Amino acid sequence: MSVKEDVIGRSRVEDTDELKEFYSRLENLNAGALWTVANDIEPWEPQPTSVPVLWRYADLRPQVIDSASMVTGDDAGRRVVMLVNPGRKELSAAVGLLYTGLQIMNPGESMTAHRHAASALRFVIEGEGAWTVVNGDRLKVGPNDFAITPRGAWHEHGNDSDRSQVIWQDGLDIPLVNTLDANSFQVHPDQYQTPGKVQNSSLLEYGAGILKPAGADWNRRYSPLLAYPWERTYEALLNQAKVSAGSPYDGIIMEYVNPLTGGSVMPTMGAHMQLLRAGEATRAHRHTGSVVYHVAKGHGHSVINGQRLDWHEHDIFCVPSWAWHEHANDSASNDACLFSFNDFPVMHSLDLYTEAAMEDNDGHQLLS
Ligand code: GTQ
Repeated sequence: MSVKEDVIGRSRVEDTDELKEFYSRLENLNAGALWTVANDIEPWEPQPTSVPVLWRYADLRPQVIDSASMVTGDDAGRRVVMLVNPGRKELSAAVGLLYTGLQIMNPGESMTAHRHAASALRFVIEGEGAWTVVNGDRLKVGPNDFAITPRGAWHEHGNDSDRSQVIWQDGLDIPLVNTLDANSFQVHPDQYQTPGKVQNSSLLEYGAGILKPAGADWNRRYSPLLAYPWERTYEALLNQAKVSAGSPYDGIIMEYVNPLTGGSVMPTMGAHMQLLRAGEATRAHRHTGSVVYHVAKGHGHSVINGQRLDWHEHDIFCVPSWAWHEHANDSASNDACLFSFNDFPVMHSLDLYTEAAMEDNDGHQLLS
């Protein structure tokens, strides 16, 4: 039952015995009275059930390592410890309609190929042997590299190191696609793909940055570039810092893009890397759209709806839609980098993206 608000135009109907009897008559007819829920389903402002969460890598890594000896990759399908927002358990979401998890692969291990309507992305945390075959392109990825697995793409993962385990972060739009009743899953008929001879071919073809193949013919809604190396990403941020003051809310921030269009890497999820200069503290803002952050480098803190979260390398945290947030690099001498992925492309394509800056208190939140 809705919270009653004494405002004309909002629901303020009190229950009576007569109305209660009416409501149960409607319920028996699979119907209901709008005014019993109106204030809930038409809130003044977005009311996410997601809460800000910090997942410490120091807490999670031992669990992920344990999982590697407790279940086989073949039995699990993918061996992943997923990060679950207390307000989104029923959707297995980390925040809003975004899923994230930590996947581990033992030395020499490979997973079988599958595909799904949900889109996926990877951010590599540790290990030297990580690879993934996406639509026949074998991608070799290392720490802090970013890779995408667009909707419908066959993919299989593995670790060709003979000694180190691989741990990477998966990000998927599973909760979104399930909410839209649009998910589906297939296992590969041959269990494994036959990759092309040239490794990281999408990077060779589309990764030049200042040039694109003349006449490139690409009509998909996702990027033809599948892997985005860390060295070039970090260099781009350092170069950007030489010529730009950056964003008051995010410091030096750049988006991973489809190099042919400049648009987001996939139609449902976008991704950024941002650099907070030594000692930098940003101002607070909020926007529609949910974000999952991964601390790629350094240490600092973020304040999210008045709650301070202190983060270190490889910690993961989330910012729910419409939550106030600001970030700070707590080192006086080293920069900090935050990788993040989001559902902004969905918000933009549905014309639901909106943003506001905090004006009070010099643009900073008061701690709650
Ligand atoms: O590798 O495609 O963490 O399908 C969850 C679901 C990873 C994957 C996850 C998936 C995948």
